[in-house]
Amino acid sequence: MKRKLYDLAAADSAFRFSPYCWRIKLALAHKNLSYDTIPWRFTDKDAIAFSGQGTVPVLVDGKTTISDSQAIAEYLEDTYPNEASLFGDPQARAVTLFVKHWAESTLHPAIAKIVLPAIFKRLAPADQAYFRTTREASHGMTIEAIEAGRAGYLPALEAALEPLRRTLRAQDFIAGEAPAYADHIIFGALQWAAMTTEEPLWAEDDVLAVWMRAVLSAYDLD
Ligand SMILES: N[C@@H](CCC(=O)N[C@@H](CS)C(=O)NCC(=O)O)C(=O)O
Repeated sequence: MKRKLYDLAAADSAFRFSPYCWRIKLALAHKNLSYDTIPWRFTDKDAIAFSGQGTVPVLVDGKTTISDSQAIAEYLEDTYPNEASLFGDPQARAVTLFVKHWAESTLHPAIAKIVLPAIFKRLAPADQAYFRTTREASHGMTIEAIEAGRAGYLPALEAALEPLRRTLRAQDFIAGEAPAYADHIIFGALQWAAMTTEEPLWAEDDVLAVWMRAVLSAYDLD
């Protein structure tokens, strides 16, 4: 039975923009594992109820169901030890945990305010209502108010990206000479931003864009 990955989709079911799902698509490519994606929308909670929670990614691998991107990455590492390691040695694995938490606590919030209004416009109607309610509650303002403040959020994103740019000026990948799960985590965040923003957030020759193309190319995804 082919592996199945439930992957967040917009109204256009081919538009897949979730940062957490991108992590896992790259991790599966890194482990050389084939899979089919199942487009999933925010309000399709019933479709993933079997996983015991309500977010994607959800991976179904034979009889095993795993949710949460970190748990999926660890499952893939433990279940497929003969394929290339996602984390490297124990020290690298520990440092990758810092990358995850930096991405989720600093990078994702800096991106979210900038792209949230554009994401809203791309969602299926039922998802738009859900997204408005949940995101307006978490940000404490309307989507329109978030959109009106866009220019004011750009300096915080630039500041958040600075350690990443410095790293990628010194080495090809976050994990060193080749991409690994630390790269997958940050790629997911930047792919989410690049796919959904209405105005480019960096130039084609920016070190970030060069690195993103190199990550895709490493897995023949370009
Ligand atoms: N901690 C989870 C977070 C996953 C997550 O938040 N996924 C979003 C899509 S990017 C989601 O499914 N949200 C559902 C919702 O907001 O109801 C992970 O790392 O997998």
